[in-house]
Amino acid sequence: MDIRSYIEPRARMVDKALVSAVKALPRVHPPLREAMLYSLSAGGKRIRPVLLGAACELFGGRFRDVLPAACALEMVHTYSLIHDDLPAMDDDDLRRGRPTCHKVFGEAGAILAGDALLTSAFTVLFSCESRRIPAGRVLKAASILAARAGACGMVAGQSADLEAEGFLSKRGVPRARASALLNYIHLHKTADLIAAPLEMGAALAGAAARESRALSEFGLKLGLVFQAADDILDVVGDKRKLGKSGSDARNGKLTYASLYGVEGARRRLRSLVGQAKSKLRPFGRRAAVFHALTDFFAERDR
Ligand code: GRG
Repeated sequence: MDIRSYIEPRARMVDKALVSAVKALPRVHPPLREAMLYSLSAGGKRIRPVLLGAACELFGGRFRDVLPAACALEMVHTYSLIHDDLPAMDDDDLRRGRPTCHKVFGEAGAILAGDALLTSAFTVLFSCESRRIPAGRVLKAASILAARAGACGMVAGQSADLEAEGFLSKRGVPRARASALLNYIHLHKTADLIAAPLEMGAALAGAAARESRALSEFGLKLGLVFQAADDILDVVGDKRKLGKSGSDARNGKLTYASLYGVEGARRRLRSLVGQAKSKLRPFGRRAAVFHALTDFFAERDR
């Protein structure tokens, strides 16, 4: 399966829908709208919206009908990147190949752009209901997004990630403790927002609970695959292709690469790919696209 030709048209649909969704929000203060659109339009890979669409299609739904939910998810993801780049967090100058939001709009402008994207994401998500998706399913998707992005999800992971800075340079840190902490960080900071689109797509298509659970387990493993690849790219990737500067080492981050070395991280990545694919067994051949996406995540160069 040529996974790029699967991803590309869907990613371009998301690009357009995101701009329309933000332009359609009424009475937004113009400089705020400009900062929101600046970061949203900077050309992310759109893998989370694509995953949401793929999950919805797996259970008989149509990507077109859940585009607002896909946009909502990308808005939450973009807010997290804007805030992560702030001087108080990772202090990065480059994101998606452009100066970071705070470099262009100032720190207050970037904080507000992130706040607005996070909150307005739910306005956009709720517009799904007008596309013949039953209200109960939309509510369920909103509750998944809030839980996976919030205080027991992505924000918890970010909090642990900041606390763990410099952890490995402390003397006598037991390896098992570092490994457990790394797993917690990656599961929440990254995998929660990779499992969320799969769970949301399943909820919006009305999937049965058992199938939705199986896809969610796959999503968490896929998130670890994605993050392991990211940790390796941060060390050996081409910074121009990545569109970011690679700040893990500078910030003393706890990553697969800093804990196990690049070769060790590659071994972990291969093992995680196997674990993720094993979670797809209940879906048989219906899951071909998810097998291809797993390989794409593991082998990506940006
Ligand atoms: C500030 C609450 C808060 C959370 C920040 C997203 C994040 C959490 C931190 C960014 C740093 C990082 C390594 C996060 C792990 C997830 C990840 C690899 C994000 C980048 O996602 P991509 O590669 O980015 O999909 P694009 O730009 O393609 O959308």
